[in-house]
Amino acid sequence: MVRADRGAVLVLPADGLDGEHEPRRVVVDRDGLVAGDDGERVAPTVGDWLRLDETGALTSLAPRTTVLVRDTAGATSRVQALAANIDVVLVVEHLEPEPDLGRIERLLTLAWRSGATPVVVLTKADLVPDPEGMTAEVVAVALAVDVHTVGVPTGRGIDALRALLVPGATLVAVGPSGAGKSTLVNALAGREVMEIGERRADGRGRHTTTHRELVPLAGGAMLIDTPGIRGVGVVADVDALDTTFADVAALADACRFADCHHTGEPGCAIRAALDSGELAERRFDSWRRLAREAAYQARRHDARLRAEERDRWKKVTKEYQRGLRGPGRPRV
Ligand SMILES: Nc1nc2c(ncn2[C@@H]2O[C@H](COP(=O)(O)OP(=O)(O)OP(=O)(O)O)[C@@H](O)[C@H]2O)c(=O)[nH]1
Ligand SMILES: [Mg+2]
Ligand SMILES: [Zn+2]
Repeated sequence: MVRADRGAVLVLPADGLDGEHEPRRVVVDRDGLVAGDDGERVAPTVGDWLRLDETGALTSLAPRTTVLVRDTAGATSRVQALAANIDVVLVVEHLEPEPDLGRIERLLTLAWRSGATPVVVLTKADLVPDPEGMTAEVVAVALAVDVHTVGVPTGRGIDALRALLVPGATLVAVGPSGAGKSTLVNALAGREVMEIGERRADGRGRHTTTHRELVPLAGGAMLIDTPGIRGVGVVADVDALDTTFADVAALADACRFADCHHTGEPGCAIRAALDSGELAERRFDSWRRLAREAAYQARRHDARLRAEERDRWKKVTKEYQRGLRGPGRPRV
């Protein structure tokens, strides 16, 4: 699936992913859902493989290998699938204005959870005097993640990124508005596929891209562009948090008490690291905020599951009672 299009989806055939074919519009059921192989109906997203019957009508959704999800704001704990079947998540952040390390950590957590490999791309290197120094700061918080520094006008770093575009690979670019995601997509595609924001005096673009879209590249790779995200909710996942914050997780493991709150308990390895400067307060706060958010999200998710289960049983019980009373029930 290439993109959503009001009650329909735009799709390309598996053998038409060369950037030469026009996507076809296929109508989706009224509820916007498609049956997966497990019988559950889900909203298709960009990167999904959809099966059509011989008339070209939508029949089902193939299982996803990876999926990038975010928590949607609001009381109901719904998650939104931003992209499916991706191999690499490009966490795109600008060097001008200064990169937001907390946002990078948040997006890395999201990326790790997806099952795809995260890669950080720092843009606008041509606009700052010391891109190397700034990159080093990001490298220090992006553990075990490749960090690329690019400047599109100068072409810096583009070839290194191009190496990720192996045939059949799907990459998704996420990051704040104005970071240069669409600019990057165009640079890698070698043509103007996506519209690019005006450059304003404050260095921020307006919200230019308004939909998610998969762009097939000539070499056989696919690149998904997404609209800039303001705040993106992380979806509860302890493993993803522990991967993004492997340094903090290792320290927490070394605390004397397993349930240490790191608020002054004796033998707290995190406190010790904060005092010695080994762990930055900023990173600790960032970790704590995401951990709290993930725990909150998990509680809301559990509450929703319980509510759904209750509803299901109510329905089953009602149907059963109706069945007992109902006329003409076949006997076996
Ligand atoms: N100097 C310089 N400008 C860049 C670079 N990358 C992007 N820009 C500029 O930054 C502005 C925003 O770029 P976009 O590609 O539209 O940003 P985006 O991330 O797609 O933004 P949204 O679609 O709103 O999410 C444009 O004016 C680009 O020309 C870069 O590497 N160097
Ligand atoms: Mg854009
Ligand atoms: Zn502790």
